[in-house]
Amino acid sequence: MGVVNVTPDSFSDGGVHLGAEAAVAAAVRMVDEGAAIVDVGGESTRPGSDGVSLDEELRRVVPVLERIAGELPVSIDTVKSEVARRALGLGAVMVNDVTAFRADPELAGVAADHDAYVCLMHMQGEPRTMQVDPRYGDVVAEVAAFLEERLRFAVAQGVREDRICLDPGIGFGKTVAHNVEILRRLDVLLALGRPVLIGLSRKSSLGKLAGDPAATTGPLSASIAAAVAAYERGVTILRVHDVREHVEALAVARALA
Ligand code: HH2
Repeated sequence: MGVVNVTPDSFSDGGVHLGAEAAVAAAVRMVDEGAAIVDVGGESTRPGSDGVSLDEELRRVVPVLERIAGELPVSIDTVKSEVARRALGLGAVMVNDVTAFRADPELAGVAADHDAYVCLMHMQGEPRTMQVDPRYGDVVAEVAAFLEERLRFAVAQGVREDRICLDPGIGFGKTVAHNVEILRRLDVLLALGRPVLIGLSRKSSLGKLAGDPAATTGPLSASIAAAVAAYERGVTILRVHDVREHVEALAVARALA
């Protein structure tokens, strides 16, 4: 899954694809490079961010979706049912909701009506404050219980179970140690019986693990190492900014598996 952030403030690529032209070109390039899905988002969820209005989010993503949603396999990264409705109406095939249908429960029905694929992600707290002091008893058990509950909710709202993938939400209300624990015990999440999607690309935990305690992003080298480890542990979908490099690395990992 290639990331196309149509935002001025995303943590690693804010402003890069803010114009519709640049975002469209990035999406086309990512699919050429081997992405199976492009995830288009108009609202940053980086730690500390406040969210954007419906009008502003639509203003950012609709011109991009009008150009690519019927042509490329597009996921819409949103927590708002109205944005999802517009995106799916324009031909998007997937909804990626970092609140797992908690911010706007109507989103589940919109996804169901369009028979869309859905990603349900775990987050502790909200983006503005989630990295202040995240705490868990057993992070893996708590994330798994949450995802199982949200899976049941989505199915109860009419989303077909075979349309749903689950995401532990790396960096969303989690310390480096929490993120590492999740990756070490991915089998617990896989046992929920749905494909697991994971976003490790450029995340600050990887920069910290690679040796910079003050890192706010992670380098490509660390992103690829983490992606390969996650793939080998059973992750199905990797959400990444650098598609070509990940496709190459994963092709080699697969050949050696
Ligand atoms: N991470 C980000 C955004 N959306 N969605 C899923 N399912 N999983 C993730 O790990 C995930 C996500 C954050 O990365 P990015 O889109 O690059 O930044 P921002 O939220 O600042 O736009």
